[in-house]
Amino acid sequence: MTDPFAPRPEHRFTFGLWTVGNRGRDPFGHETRPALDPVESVHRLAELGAYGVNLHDDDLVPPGSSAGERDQIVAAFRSALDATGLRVPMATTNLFSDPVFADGAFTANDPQVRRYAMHKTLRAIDLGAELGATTYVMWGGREGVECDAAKDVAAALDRYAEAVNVCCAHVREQGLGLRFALEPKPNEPRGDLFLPTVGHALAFIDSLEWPEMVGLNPEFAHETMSGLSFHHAVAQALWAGKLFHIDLNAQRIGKYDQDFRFGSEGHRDAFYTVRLLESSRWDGMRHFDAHAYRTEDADGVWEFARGCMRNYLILADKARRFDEDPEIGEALAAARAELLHLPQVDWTDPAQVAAVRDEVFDLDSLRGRGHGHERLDQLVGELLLGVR
Ligand code: GLT
Ligand code: MN
Ligand code: MN
Repeated sequence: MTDPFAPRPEHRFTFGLWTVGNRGRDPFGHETRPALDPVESVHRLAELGAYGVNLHDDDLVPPGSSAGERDQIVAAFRSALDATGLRVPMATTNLFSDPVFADGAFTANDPQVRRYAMHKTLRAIDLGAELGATTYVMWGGREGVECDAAKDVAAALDRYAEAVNVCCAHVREQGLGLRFALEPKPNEPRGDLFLPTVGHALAFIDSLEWPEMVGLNPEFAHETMSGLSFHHAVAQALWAGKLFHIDLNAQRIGKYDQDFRFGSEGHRDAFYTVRLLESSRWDGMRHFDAHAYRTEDADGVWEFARGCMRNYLILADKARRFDEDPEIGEALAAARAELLHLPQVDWTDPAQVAAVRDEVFDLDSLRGRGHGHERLDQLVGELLLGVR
């Protein structure tokens, strides 16, 4: 029997080089796995059925490489892509590892550091474009502060916007055709990060010179760390036409940024996220920004990668069953779920606005009705637990 949950390139699954290449280091302990050659990652991901691989500038070309070394590394990587058919849909910049960024990159107080962060990003954008990337992620891992006295937040946001505008100007002038996706995160590694949630980032985009070039890359772990609903954040980004990319992983509320295998925690939020992406026919990449547990050896890394993709496909199958299940359909009707789609008032017509003001309501009958959410939620729970 063919495996119904076997990943294939048409599912558009992607991984970062830094995800499968994660070596299990944490703030308390050293690496538990050897370094992985990016060329090997390309071959293994292609064998597993992934569509693409994404990268930071430094993931592929180690900092300090000469121009000749860079070209050699990029050529070997490109040959692996050509041999396997794997694509590079997204690229990004490492603006967080080097101690030069200790006080921030685009929002560092030192103007020379800010210029260097822009310089590094413009060069990384060129590398991404050279490899065919169409989305450029910006995760401001060091854009934040611990000592609030040291940072004027409004000035930091001005400088952040300036840097994004510079990157947009470069893409326009060079005709690179990339779009930018801002990735919010509430904290870690800084005490507080700027653009901490999807909502903050959406508002920030309105202040940019070319807002149409900039959208979002929400991450499951990051919204969940704040106790927010990831699926609501994704829904609002979609509603605003700003879901340019997505980072799928797993996370428990209130913990450090866990970046676990997608679907391993938070099954309900993961289910509603997958259902949303599938039912809206969102055509972006299903990117996994996660890594294997520190307990794993090289084999465990590929089990982890397979698991992310299988869990997505299993949840997509549950989403189809949800839509076809007659009892769930009845429960949705009892909850009047469809009625939320009906607009009530044309506010451009003063007569309609006045009619609302003057209307008389039978509140007792409205108050007395149950909404049937217990039954509906139980049915969804049973579907997820595998007994429907
Ligand atoms: C880093 C971070 C992620 C970002 C990556 C892109 S790097 O792993 O934890 O959330 O998406 O810079
Ligand atoms: Mn994360
Ligand atoms: Mn991420």
